[in-house]
Amino acid sequence: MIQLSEDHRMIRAAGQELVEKEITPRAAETDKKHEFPKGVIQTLASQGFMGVNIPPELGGAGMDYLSYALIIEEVSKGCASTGVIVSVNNSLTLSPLFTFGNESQKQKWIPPLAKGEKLGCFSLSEPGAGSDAGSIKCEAKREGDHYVVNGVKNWVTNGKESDVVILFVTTDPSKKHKGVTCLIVEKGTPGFTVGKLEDKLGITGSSTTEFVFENCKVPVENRLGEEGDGFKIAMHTLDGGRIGIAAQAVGIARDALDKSLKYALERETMGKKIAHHQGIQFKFADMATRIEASQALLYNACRLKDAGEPYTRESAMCKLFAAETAMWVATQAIQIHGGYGYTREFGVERNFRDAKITEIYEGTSEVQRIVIASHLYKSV
Ligand code: COS
Repeated sequence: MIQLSEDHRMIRAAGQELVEKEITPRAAETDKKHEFPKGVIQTLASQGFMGVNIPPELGGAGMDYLSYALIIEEVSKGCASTGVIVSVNNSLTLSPLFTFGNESQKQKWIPPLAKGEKLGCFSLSEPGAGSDAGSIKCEAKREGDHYVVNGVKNWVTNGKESDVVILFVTTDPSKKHKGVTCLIVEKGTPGFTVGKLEDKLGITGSSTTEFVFENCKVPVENRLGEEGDGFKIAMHTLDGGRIGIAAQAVGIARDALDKSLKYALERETMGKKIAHHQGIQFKFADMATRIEASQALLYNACRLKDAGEPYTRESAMCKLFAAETAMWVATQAIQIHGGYGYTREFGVERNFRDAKITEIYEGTSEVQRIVIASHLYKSV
């Protein structure tokens, strides 16, 4: 087991207790019905989990990033859909508001999001710009004291239910990534509509939508940072977000391992529990080792972030390794369950479907490798 302080062990235990009582029993139904877990989000908010790193004076729980990762890990172990909903509110919405917002923006936008009265989302990707985030086309033209936004965004997690959008636009397409600007947009602003709702493989309890902007007027006072700061705001935010997704991946992998252990210690073939067949023992040893290695990378990235040290490389490493581990562990879990694993009865097929997205969103595994390699080249 990876060593944690007494405080962090208590935070994990509190998360575990809440998840076992409130989240795990509803997870299969949330997945099957593709239903946003509204009541669960309210319960998590009452524990401060919707604004984990935000100081209490702004409505948050004032905890460190390692605590945040432990909470996301536990929540995702119970329900990966709930895990990403909480993660997007914390690390992709509140974090940029807190880091880059001016005082009046912080006072206005943060408390309702941190208390779970409102939900947030992060809108960077477009039909033609996912990994190549500097090529976004959604354009904002300044007209006096507001911007006029036109364009289409997609793959927005929490898109259907969110009240506040951290939106990335270009204010000067000729400047590529240096023309990207970040705006805070409220749901209900005229000219802003939620488009197609994606029908997904996994994390089906969370919504993923398209956003359409047609002559949508956004006040200049809603700009986060200066014009052209948007790309760096997005990258900085994703460094923290990727830690959240690594934690989600670890939670999914731990759930798949626990379910498989339980099954293998009950199921018998050839006169003994399958857990005592060497082929299965080898799988369990590798599953547990890869999960602990993921946690080691994850907690190290958190500790660097909490210490104010650079952590871009470590965030990419933990996301890459934890996501690929979750996918691999979930695949082994189905194999251990045999035919039962391929049905919905034991829940490991949900782990398998949920794990896949962790290799894609907030930067694909290929993007994480680009980030890691670029840091290696800089260090020579
Ligand atoms: N923090 C702050 N600034 C950063 C940064 C980071 N982590 N990473 C890069 N930057 C800055 C660089 O310093 C550079 O600044 P200058 O223009 O002043 O030199 C600028 O951003 C451009 O950096 P770079 O040249 O590395 O950018 P690329 O266009 O090559 O993009 C990748 C690099 C592919 C890594 C980036 O576009 C990326 O992460 N894409 C994936 C986006 C993503 O995760 N999408 C999912 C959205 S959420 S579902």
